[in-house]
Amino acid sequence: MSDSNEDKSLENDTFEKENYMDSKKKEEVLDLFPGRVKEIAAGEGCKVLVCDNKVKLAVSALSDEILHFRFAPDGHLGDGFSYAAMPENFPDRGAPEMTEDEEFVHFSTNSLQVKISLQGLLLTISDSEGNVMSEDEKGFHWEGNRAFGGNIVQYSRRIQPREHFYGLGDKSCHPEIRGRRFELWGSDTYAYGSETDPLYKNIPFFIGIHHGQAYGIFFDNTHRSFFDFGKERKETSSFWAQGGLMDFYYIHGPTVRDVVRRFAQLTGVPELPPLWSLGFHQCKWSYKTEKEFTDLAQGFLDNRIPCDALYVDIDYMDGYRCFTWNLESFPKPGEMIRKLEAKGFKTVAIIDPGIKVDPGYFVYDEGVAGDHFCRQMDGDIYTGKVWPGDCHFPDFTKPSVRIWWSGLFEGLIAEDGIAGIWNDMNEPADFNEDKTFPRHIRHDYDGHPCSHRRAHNIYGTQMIRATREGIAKFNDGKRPFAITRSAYAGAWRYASAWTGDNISTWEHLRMANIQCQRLNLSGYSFVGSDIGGFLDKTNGELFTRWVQLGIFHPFCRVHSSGEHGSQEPWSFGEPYTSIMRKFIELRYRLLPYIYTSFYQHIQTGDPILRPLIYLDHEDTETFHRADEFTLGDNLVVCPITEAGSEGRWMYLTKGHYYNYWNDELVAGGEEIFCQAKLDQIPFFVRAGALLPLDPVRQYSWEKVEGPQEHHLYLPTEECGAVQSQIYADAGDHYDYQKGDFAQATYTVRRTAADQVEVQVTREGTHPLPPTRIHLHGTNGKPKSVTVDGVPVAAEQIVEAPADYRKIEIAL
Ligand code: MIG
Repeated sequence: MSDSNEDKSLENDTFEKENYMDSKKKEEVLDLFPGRVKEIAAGEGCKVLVCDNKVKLAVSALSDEILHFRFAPDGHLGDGFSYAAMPENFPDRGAPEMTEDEEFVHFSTNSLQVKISLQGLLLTISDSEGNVMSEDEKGFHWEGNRAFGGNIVQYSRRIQPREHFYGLGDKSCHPEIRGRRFELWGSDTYAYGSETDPLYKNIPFFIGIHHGQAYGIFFDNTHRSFFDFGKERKETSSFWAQGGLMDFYYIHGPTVRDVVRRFAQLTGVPELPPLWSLGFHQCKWSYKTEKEFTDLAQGFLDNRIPCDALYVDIDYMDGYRCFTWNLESFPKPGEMIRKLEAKGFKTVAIIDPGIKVDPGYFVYDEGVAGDHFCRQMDGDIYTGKVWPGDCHFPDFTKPSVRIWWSGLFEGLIAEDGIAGIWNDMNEPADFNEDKTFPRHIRHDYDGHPCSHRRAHNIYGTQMIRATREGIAKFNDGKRPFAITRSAYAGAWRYASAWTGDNISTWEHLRMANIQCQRLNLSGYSFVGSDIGGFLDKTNGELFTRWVQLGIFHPFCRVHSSGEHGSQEPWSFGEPYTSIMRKFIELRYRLLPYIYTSFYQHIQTGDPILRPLIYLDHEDTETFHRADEFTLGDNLVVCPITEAGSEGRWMYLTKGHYYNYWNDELVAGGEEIFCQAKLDQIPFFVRAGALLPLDPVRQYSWEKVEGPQEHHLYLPTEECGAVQSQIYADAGDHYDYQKGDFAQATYTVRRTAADQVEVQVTREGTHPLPPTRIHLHGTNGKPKSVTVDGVPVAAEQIVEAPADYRKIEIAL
């Protein structure tokens, strides 16, 4: 692990348990434990176990599978406020009925049985058949620490036999995390590596799998926190935080999918984004002038490479003052942006939290007048240093500040026509030794005044939340698009995210794949990396391989630090330009599928990217696989992650798949070698799937003639009934909420050895494009094909009406 965030200054009092344990005498480290339960009281929607040494435990059941435990060392349970958890999504939540014997309190739901020891409040959580899922070791305990001046709340559980761990949001190491320790303390980790920890995001959610069953823990505490999966003690898994309550949710499976879906129910999902935000995006730090920026757009048109969005980085501002333009470099921003939009390019602008100390600058003046900036302990406004020099920072944890902030977007959004906002530096980053605010900085925390200790990990999320509200206010009823670097659990409700300042190396391409999968498993689907790498110079091959992966990531943006020349898809000449064009075009061909996968994520909580462990955790082969994943229900991808490689070994989970490039049918459940010269990536379609492909467009909302292709990959007999969905709507605005959408479910099955049938159910009123059905896997011409009972010419490609209901194919 990196030591970049170790305690350096006593003033900041950055206490890290590990260092403390090493440096202090043992007797000063006090492990304090709950005493004996003396009373079970009724709380609001919960039962409260009260111990003879003041410790309280509040227990509620949100559903049969989600249990909420809140331990208060000093008996103060607080009002239960959380920025992340959405108990309102569980109308049947409530206090469990409890019984008591001499040693334990017992309660159960339809899925779980829980035992709590009267002495020490140790929990054992089992499924309804009595299989132990989670078993406390020390359970809840805490340190009333003098040097730290507060409670460090801790929790230790036994690692179960052959238990594996996953999750924790944005970590760059291998996906399976047993034997490791992590920290959550949002950090500006420029040029991070595979062992750097913490990174920018703080997602205190992990998954354990043992005995073929999965469960999750969401530790809803925004203080600096730590997670140990058997690093300190081999058979013990612990998590702790430097303050607050021991407040966690146990989320039952039994499958990984169940756990992830339930976590989404608990912490929310995004709204449908505008379709253009799922297109290809191009960014650099920075395209510095109007000329450079409009030349960039022309580059996409000249090279016929589709693109939806171009980004302006901090240099568009006047001296890094947020909400201003450098009018020398961009003399008429509104005009420029509207002209670009007429050609299909949306413009996204960066906004940082640091507001330059500069009397006369309207944001500074308003911020001071409105008391919007974070203050120090004794009341002075805090001044930190970032790009503009001395800065004040809005307290985004204060509702009135969020309202003020959202109003600031009128100029950029309503007047200039900026289409989306990118929030950077919101960990928050500060150019001091400790890289962030001092711990004593005050925050409102939505009416729960506290210091930066508690607000740090949520700061970025509240900033992007306010930013999103600002875009929405001035966006003419269009869907807002925002992107954030820092995040706590629940940030996905407001914005997409990227993985920060990576490096142009093959290792970072591998890490980008792992990070995006892990984020998806941890609740954050709409994510991507800086394609091609942010730092250092990329090369044609690496960039091409990264684009090939990046087009399958929900957020698809090329970004680079700009120090090493240009990193546009045509910057490396042939053969790279043509190959990158082919893959960016494939992204646009796949948009109806990607958009549908996003819709499904919102409907079900299923992530858009799914690691193998998610697909089949009963197959032990999936436990240590890092590279292969599915996008949505039916596409399997495995990136090429080495220079000079023309293929790779990879694993497909059980089932049957078609190689997208040559229609070869392969069986899963074993390793295969997949060829992939520079112009291919290992890419498979599930047998039985119906894959919609749009005509190539220059940008997502370009009107083009031509049918939507429905590629039907015939199932084998073992496949059973395979379902595919297509969701479509206008791609922006909210008319879909009033019925202006189209949703179709295609059920494909082999009804006999030589007979395949597709049945379609449809909903919604949105007009559909004409369709053309492409058959894959017929082994020559089919004998006959009927569409809605009408025979059509038996070919590989057949015409069908937009709203067809049934296809029958005789082979
Ligand atoms: O300290 O705005 O991660 O994407 O280009 C560097 C300049 C500040 C860091 C972001 C990066 C962005 C850069 N920013």
